[in-house]
Amino acid sequence: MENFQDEKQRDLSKNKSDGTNKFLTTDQGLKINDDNNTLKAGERGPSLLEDFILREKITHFDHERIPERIVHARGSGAHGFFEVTNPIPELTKAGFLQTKGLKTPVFARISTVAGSRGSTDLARDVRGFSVKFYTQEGNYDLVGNNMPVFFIQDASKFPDLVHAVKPEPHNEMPQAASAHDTFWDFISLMPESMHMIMWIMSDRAIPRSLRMMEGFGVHTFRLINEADESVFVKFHWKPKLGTHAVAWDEAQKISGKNSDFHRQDLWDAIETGNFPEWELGVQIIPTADEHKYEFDLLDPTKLVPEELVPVTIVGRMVLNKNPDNFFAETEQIAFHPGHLVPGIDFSNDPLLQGRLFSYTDTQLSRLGSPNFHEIPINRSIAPTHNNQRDGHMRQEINTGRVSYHPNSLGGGCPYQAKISEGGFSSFSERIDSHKIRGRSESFNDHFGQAKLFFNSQTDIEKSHIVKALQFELGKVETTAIRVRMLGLLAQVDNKLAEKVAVGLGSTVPASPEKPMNHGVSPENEMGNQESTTVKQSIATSDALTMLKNPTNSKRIASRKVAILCSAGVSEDSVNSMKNALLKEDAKGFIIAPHLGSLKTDKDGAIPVDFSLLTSASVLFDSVYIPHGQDIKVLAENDDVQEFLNDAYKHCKVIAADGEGQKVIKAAAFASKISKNDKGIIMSDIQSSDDFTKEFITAMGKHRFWEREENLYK
Ligand code: HDE
Repeated sequence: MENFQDEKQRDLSKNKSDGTNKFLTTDQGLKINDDNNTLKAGERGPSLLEDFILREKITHFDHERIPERIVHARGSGAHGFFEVTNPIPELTKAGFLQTKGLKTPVFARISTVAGSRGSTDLARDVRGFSVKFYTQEGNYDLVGNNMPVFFIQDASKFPDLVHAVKPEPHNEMPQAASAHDTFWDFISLMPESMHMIMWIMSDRAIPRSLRMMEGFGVHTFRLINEADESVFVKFHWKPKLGTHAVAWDEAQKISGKNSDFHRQDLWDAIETGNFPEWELGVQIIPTADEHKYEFDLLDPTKLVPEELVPVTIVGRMVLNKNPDNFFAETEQIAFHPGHLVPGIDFSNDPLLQGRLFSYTDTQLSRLGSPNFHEIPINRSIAPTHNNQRDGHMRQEINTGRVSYHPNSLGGGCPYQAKISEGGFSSFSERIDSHKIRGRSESFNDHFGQAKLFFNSQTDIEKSHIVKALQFELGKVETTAIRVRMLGLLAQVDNKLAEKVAVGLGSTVPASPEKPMNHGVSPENEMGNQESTTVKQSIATSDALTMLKNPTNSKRIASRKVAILCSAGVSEDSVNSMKNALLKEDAKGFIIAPHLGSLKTDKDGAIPVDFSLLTSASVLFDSVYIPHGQDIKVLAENDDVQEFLNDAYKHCKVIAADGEGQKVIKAAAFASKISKNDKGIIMSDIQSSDDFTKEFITAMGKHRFWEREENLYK
């Protein structure tokens, strides 16, 4: 079968440049003899304006920065491929979904939303999940998020939402955080955001890894087949490693210890051959079922529960190559939900419709020219010919006299493609209606799915939502905003609101202030509709919880274990753990009071990966303390104690064998360890298979959240 997997790499290679064994030159190709000194009038004299080499170097440097994305400024990207595993030609004529085994090159960019380019990876935030498919029919962009719904229903509110969540305009604080007055002021006046608020206050907003997140197309789209028949579709990405999160306290500490934590994790995973992988799934809704559900398919604050419409897997995406140059690839890539291929089309979702304008527009200010499609990472591998011409930084040299259509001088070329020749045609949906600036009443249910989401969570997850809300609203200074939020939360779940209120030292208002639906002022009759709560046809959905999600993986591939060691450490213990981990594609790292190497019990030496100073428990998935002769050094070390306390607090697996157990026993939490806590593993027998097996099984559970205090009851 023809395979296009490497076609984008071949295309990119035309622009790659490597200076190895080459002369240093100016941009004009002139060899440079001295790159260390400016041209001066005498050794101690002033520099000369004629120094064109200096001028070129400094001028280029002065202009190196481009505006960062207004949202999703911080992101990490990688190359890979999409492979069809279950073709769906009966539903879509999209070429890249037709043939089993067909591989299409992709570039994926995963981002936070609110923070600027240099902000921390671990902000409580939505993650963008954008994939550019370089198909034979042109670029197809699936520009989604790691949550299946959005804050608002109409594009006109997007600038308001973003202004509210970004650092406040008077003092540019706080960075990459929603925990401040303007965000919650806006939200407290926008009941339609309540479903998304449940998601963003859940642990989905603090993923363990970008490789352990689901992705969603969010909006309803259309698929169209050869016979011009259409179905509605929702897109899903399901991660092979399952969906996992860190603890909120941990997230904040990671932000200090390594604010590139997610970026590094993605990079390292690809460098070490642990290629991130997701399955692409579709939920198909026949056109006849458009009005079958209690929610409107066009409303982006609603999801289609998997229990009502199951997800069918159609393919898989593997990310297997890091970019060569961050700016050229991850930064200059330009996504657009309007980059379509035949066989896929939009729905009338009013948020999606607004996005279709925004993405080209924003590239014009960010990348500076309508020719951004010529930038190598954006270039289609399908040939492009049209009558667009000129503009800043045009690369293509269009030959001939003709730049218009129709023409006779150019023989009518480039000519239009018939639909049978792959020409794109929009789905011919019949529209017959009045022009209205307003919203459909079917968009008025703002609490039904917020309740569904909350009720689907396990008690552990509910307690994390409570704590997240206590944290976020606790940072809000204006009491009226907090109280208004409690009023809204009570409409999702009374107990939830009451629990949040306890943390705020507040009470849930008896008759909550009813914000106008869509935050619209009362004089607008069209928009002045009341929020409602529609009873859902299912009470709970396991697909919505992370802890009960049926696709959650117990694999520990690429997980990191901190092995805390001191001199005299048992070689057998260390080696048996390291080898057992390697068999699972996980890795143990030696951490000791100092760098260099440690003398072992067999007079050998093991190299130290990190000192206690350069590492922290929050950067690892679990901790192991092997048997050793000089264990007192660790038991009495404050950094070790802090390491273990954090690991315990963040509900990680902690294990020790032989003398190593003494370090756990010396920890402040030792007296609190419950007999039922399967995440604390101690063994008198050193380096036994049973011990390493138990450790690996426990790690597969990811976290022992039951350890936390004040669980939701
Ligand atoms: Fe975006 N969004 N968005 N968005 N969005 C951008 O485009 C916008 C929305 C999403 O990695 C911008 O190139 C409007 C929903 C991702 O480069 C901008 C509205 C979803 C990315 C823009 C939305 C997204 C963006 C900024 C409401 C999930 C990062 C830079 C009508 C389905 C893409 C850029 C990347 C980026 C506008 C809502 C996802 C300004 C107006 C809903 C993943 O054009």
